[in-house]
Amino acid sequence: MTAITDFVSYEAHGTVGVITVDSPPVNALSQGVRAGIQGGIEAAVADDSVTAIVLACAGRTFIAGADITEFGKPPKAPALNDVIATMESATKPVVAAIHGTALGGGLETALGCHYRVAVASAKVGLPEVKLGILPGAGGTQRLPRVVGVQKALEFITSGVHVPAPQAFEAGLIDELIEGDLTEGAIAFAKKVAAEGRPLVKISEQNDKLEEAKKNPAIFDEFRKKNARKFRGFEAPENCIKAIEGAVNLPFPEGLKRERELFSELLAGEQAKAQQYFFFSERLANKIPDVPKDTPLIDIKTAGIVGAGTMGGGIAMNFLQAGIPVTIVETSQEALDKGLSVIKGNYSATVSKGRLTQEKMDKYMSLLTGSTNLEDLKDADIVIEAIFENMDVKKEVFGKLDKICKQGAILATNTSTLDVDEIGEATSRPEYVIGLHFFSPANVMRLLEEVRTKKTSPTVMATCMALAKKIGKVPAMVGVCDGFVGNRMLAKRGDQAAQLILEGAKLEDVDRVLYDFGFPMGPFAMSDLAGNDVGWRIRQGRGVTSPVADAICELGRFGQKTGDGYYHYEKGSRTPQPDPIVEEIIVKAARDAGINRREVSDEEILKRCIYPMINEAAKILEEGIATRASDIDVIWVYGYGWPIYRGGPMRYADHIGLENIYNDMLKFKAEHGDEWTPAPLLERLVKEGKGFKDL
Ligand code: TC6
Repeated sequence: MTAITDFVSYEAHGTVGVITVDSPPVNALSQGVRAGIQGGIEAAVADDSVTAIVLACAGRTFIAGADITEFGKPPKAPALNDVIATMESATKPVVAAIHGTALGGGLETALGCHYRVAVASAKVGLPEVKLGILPGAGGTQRLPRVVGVQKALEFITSGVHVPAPQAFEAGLIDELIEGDLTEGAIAFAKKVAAEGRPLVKISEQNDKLEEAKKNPAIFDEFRKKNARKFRGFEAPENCIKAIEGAVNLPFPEGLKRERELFSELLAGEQAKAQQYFFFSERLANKIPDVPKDTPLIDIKTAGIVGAGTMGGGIAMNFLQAGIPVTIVETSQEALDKGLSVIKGNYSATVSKGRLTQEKMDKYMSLLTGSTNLEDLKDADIVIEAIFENMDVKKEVFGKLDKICKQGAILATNTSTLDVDEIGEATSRPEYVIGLHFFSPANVMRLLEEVRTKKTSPTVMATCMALAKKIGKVPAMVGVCDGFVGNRMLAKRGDQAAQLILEGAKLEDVDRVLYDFGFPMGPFAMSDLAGNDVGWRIRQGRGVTSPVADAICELGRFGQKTGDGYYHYEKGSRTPQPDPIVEEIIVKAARDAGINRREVSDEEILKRCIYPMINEAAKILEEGIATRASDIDVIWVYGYGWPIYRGGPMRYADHIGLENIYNDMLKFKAEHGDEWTPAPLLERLVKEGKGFKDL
């Protein structure tokens, strides 16, 4: 075996030269990998003993893409495009052997090979769009030449990871290999050489472009169909333009067009924010005081207390991960209702064609209903998902403590209550943790994990790993009212309520936040979630909110009652401004002695966003969140903060903490002490730093 670089080696296996990339963790295309592949191809072409070449990877995956940590740094030769050109023009057949994931630059490398083989468990894709960029090493030019323009548009603008069997169907993979991949790839390469099959250069294949050449409207139709999905994002449009280039320009010109569009994106703020977010999401997994090698509890079975909307949604995550669930309710009637909702949700997904009946049956076979808490005695984790009442929760945890086996984790899904206090209701507070799922719990990706003063490292590490297993993105936070997400949300809600009293139209407040990139504004969101939820919480806390209370007193609970802040026609989810609500607002303002005025969009945005950032600064200072980037993960995955703005902390750094600070002081002079900048914000401004420097 010859080492070409530190990360790539070359070895002849009989008549086949095998180039192996070995650069953990994911064989990303760093300079050493690129140079190694280039050198490996040159060595194999020069090696007279071989007639074909295999490009394979060691470790858990084929090349997972460009090395994202190199973005923004001065480029180092060889460029990936040049490496791919060397491969494509090699005089011996080059076969990519794919396992794990061939993503981004990894798939582009494979597309530069003459053939591709893969194991069935492999996945391929061009997910650059998720990093705010586009496939910049020929992916937008070669993929449509293999799978056709329509499919290429879908793959590239969604960044989907396509399972190998599906990629095989689409012509992207030439053969699926059973058994050992390298051996299979070597056998395939020998066959190609022996049969004298052509050296397929995808860059020269133009047949699949014909359909789009005849029907150029395909691009605008695609834009129109996906307008909602692409709203606010810059990368999808450039992806589409690059694919248009593949159709309309000769290959070398198309490559140039791709490069221009790539560079434009790479220099932009969205790409920087999305790449920052990629690493933030992975960083959130790491808890500084929990060592990497902390032993984990093996979670083989789960128990859930409460079969309401949250309990049922939480259960679905476990079922889909193959973990059996016992769900407990207080009455048979409530249990039956809860079970039928879960079944109904799956049935609806089956009828939409997004789930097979077979899978649904498998999930349902893992679900057991019970009205007896004793049935949770063997569960490895129990998640309580009953209504928000401390006394009742403490009673349940006291019982669970007696029933559940030693070593079982006892979790609460509370979104407001003190998890330390809940833990103290048991004899094992170190096994108690908050697992705050977001509604709908089977859909929303965020899992806010709440550590108490006593939660053990094993329990924390287990719950972080468990989150990944059940498809969630976790962030560990400490105990405080509302934890991180809802505590910040409350500040936005206060300002939204105040702004409409001062004269802003509620549809304007919603529009400004929608245009900022949120899926909906605060009033439309409240109508969707149910206005009665907040009303009950306010009543429990003895606080009032004049407009929100008046709306609830009229039974206007939102979409479910047909009226809320807006009016909804029967069967419609489209909010329509309602004069009755305007009257309520005007009266409430009069009662409060407020002189109403025009409020600009700029003021609406600042007054909704800045108090959240200020609250986040307090949260950081109190140590409730470990890092600023964890807060960004919470807001993107839990509240629909536009990922292309990176999250509230990243956004704050982008517009400048000093600007925020100065505006806060201005608002303080107008509206009072609630606008006092947090000490951390003030300190960072004085030191000329940002949240990124913490
Ligand atoms: C591209 O190719 C553009 C081409 C244009 C060329 C001109 N670079 O996610 P995990 C690290 S753009 C650097 O926990 P998994 C990651 O940070 C790229 N580092 O593992 C983590 O580090 P840590 C297109 C990377 O098994 C570790 O690897 N490709 C990269 O859950 C493990 O990662 C993509 O967008 C990278 N490209 O999932 C693919 N990728 O341990 C991005 C990962 O220090 N990657 N790391 O925290 C993924 O989607 C996933 O990592 C995965 C593995 C599916 C490959």
